[in-house]
This record gives sequence, structure tokens and C-alpha cells, in this order.
Amino acid sequence: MALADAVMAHNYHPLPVVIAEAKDVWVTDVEGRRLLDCLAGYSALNFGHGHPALLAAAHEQLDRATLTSRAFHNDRLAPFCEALARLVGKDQVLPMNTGAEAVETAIKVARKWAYDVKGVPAGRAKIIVAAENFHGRTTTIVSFSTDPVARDGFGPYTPGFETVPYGDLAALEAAVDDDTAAVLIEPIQGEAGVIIPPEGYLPGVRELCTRRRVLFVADEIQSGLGRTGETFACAHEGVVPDMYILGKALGGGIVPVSAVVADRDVLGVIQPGNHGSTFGGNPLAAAVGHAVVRLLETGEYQQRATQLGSRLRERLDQLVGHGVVAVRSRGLWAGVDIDPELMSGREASEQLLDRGVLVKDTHGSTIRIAPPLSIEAEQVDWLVDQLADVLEAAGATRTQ
Ligand code: IF1
Repeated sequence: MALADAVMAHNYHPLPVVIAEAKDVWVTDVEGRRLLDCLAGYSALNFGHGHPALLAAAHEQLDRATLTSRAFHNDRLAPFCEALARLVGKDQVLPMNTGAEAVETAIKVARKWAYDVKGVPAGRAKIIVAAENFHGRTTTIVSFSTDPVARDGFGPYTPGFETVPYGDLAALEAAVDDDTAAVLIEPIQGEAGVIIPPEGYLPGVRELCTRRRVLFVADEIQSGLGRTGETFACAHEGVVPDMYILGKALGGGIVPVSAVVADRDVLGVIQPGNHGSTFGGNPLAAAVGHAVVRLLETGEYQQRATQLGSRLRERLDQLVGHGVVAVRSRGLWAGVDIDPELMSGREASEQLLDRGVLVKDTHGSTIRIAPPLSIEAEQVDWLVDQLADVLEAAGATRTQ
């Protein structure tokens, strides 16, 4: 490990575990230790490691054709886009690879829409974003990050963004002007600690965007595709944005697959040559993405996230006052604020690792729990038991 550390840029500070193999909710480290994966590749593994249907789709496609470029058609892309558009309830899909690329794509589409359709004067399009957002790591995206660690030292920054507090409709309303192209938000903020906006916020954003002719762009890269118990987190409040940005689980944890999904009156502003990617829409990605859409069409994973999510929540709530300060969750996605007097989120993650549970901290004393949606009830109970033991060992009073 020391050798590997010497040759790897130090852009991460991983927990001390070396994973060798993974199947469904379990990973096995190089020493043969089995650990319950409660990070699930930051929700890229919503269906678990090595889901048989996803692996089968990938294996089959590996033997057929993996990359064609978009200079030619391939026989996998259109069926995938058709299925994804149907799942989402929109007309068109623009396939990319990583989440950040899809966010960049949405920014370009929104700006072009503002100039071509809304009539914003050239060079003036504004996009409103939320404080504490996380949308990726490119130079433009970090330009509107409010996290100094992600942003500082990477300027000069891309102009054209205005930041408002998350969940504050009045502030958003005040920021919208005639040059505003879009509002770009996460329907639940992940990196910020699984922050769920106040009830009525998302419908309010929808109403404001419609009234002021502004695109509502929802980054559902982490919140989407079953995680919260609905296919999209926006659906919890019956909200349909103008553009969905998808990624992570769309690639089934096998290949990077992202997409922007919107109606023709929005995505139609993109013409040949305006945007693209060597890998976006490749047949391997399309085959895997299509298999992911098929899994989501059954509704099984959304249902599991709802049912097991309420069990997870019930069990976590019992720890409040016993080493846990607060719990926020939707579906199988929880942010747990550990009492900072007991330990940091990092220490909690390390001690959970020692007890066989993989989680990742965020912002000081918060840990997030987001297991594959294939997790079983007993495994949910077991993971919360491990957390209770960690907290008790650190001096928290025992529950019940
Ligand atoms: C890292 C967090 C998770 C995202 C949303 C776009 C992207 C992400 C809502 C970009 C990526 C990541 C990437 C990873 C850590 C991680 C993360 F803690 F930072 F917030 F998942 F919780 N929109 N999320 O969450 O997608 O380009 O990475 O495919 O270290 O950057 P990407």
C-alpha cells in the first residue's frame, strides 16, 4: 500500500481497506475480510455489485461491439435512449459518460436555449445554483462550488452563475431576472450531508421557473434511479423538472454512463458539432444503461428503497440522543450526524470498517449510509447494530 501511495496523486484519503472482490452488497478485501458496502460507489451501485442481468448485458455486448464513435450509428444507442426517455417521461436523451460531463452538458443546453429560444442577449445567460451544492469537479463546475476545498486554487473561474441559499424560495425569486436561463439544483443535496429541502420548495421552484420562463434543471445523478424510493427524488413532491441530469447508477457500477434527458423544445437547441464525446453513447454503455432501465421499469428497487428505507430510518432514529444528534433520510439514503463530542465522521467510518461496515463521512461529523437497494432487512438491522456498538464504545449511552 505504501508503494502504491507513492505513485498515486494524493487526491483522496481512502479508508484503510483494499478491496479485491465484490458481490451484491458485500465486498471482500485482500485479506479475505467481508464488509457490507453501505456507500455503494456513491450510489453508482444501486443494484449491487455484479447484478446478474447487468453483467449478462455487459458480457454479451463485450463480444459484439464496444465502441463505434458517434460518427456512425450503433444498434444499441437508439433502443437505450428510447427506453430511458420513456422511463423519465421526456422526449430526448443526450448520452455522456461521467456525471460532471452531463452537468456541463446541461449548462451548455440551458445557455443555448436562453439565447436561441428565450431571447437572452448574447453572453448574458445566468444560471442560478444553490449554496453547498455538489455537481462535480470540472473547472466550470467548481467555479460555482461554495466548498473552499473543492474550489480554491483553481481559478480563474467561469462567470455566469449566481448562488442562493438552498431551500430559500424568496432568495431564488429575488435572483431570477430576464437573463436567467436556468435554476440548477440537487433535489436532495448529497455531499452537503443528505439535505432534504423544506416541503414545498421543489414545487415552488417549479412554479417560479414556469412563471419566469426559466429552465428547472435537476441534478438527479445521486438522488435518482431508485435511491429515494421513487425513480427520481423530484417525484416525492410531484415535481417534473425541465431537464434531468443522470449518471452514477445509470452505468450499473460497470461503466460510466450519464445523460441529460429533456423534451425536444429544450434539447433540440443542440445541433451537430455543438457538443459530443468520444465515448458518450457507446454500445457497451448503451447496453448496460438499457439493462439498468429494465431493472427500474419493474419498480422493484424503488419499492425496496421505500420499505427498507423506512426500516433503516426507524432504527437510526432510536440512536438519536445516544451518540447521534440528527438523522435525515429518504429511501435508502441517510445522513447521520454523529455527536461531535464523541468522534468525527472519519473516526466513525474507521470504526465501522473495523466492524465490517463500509461508509464514508462528509463534512465533519456526518456519515452517509447508502447501501445497494438489494440490501436485506437483517442486513439493515445489522449495520445499525454496528453503528450503535461503535457509539457505545465511544461513550454514548445504550439505546432502549
Ligand atoms: C468525488 C460527494 C457523493 C454528484 C452530483 C454530479 C456529480 C456527483 C449530485 C459528479 C458526484 C461524487 C463524486 C465523488 C464524491 C461524490 C459524492 F461526496 F462529493 F458528494 F457521491 F456523495 N452531481 N459525486 O454527487 O459526478 O463526475 O463524479 O461522475 O470525489 O468527486 P461524476
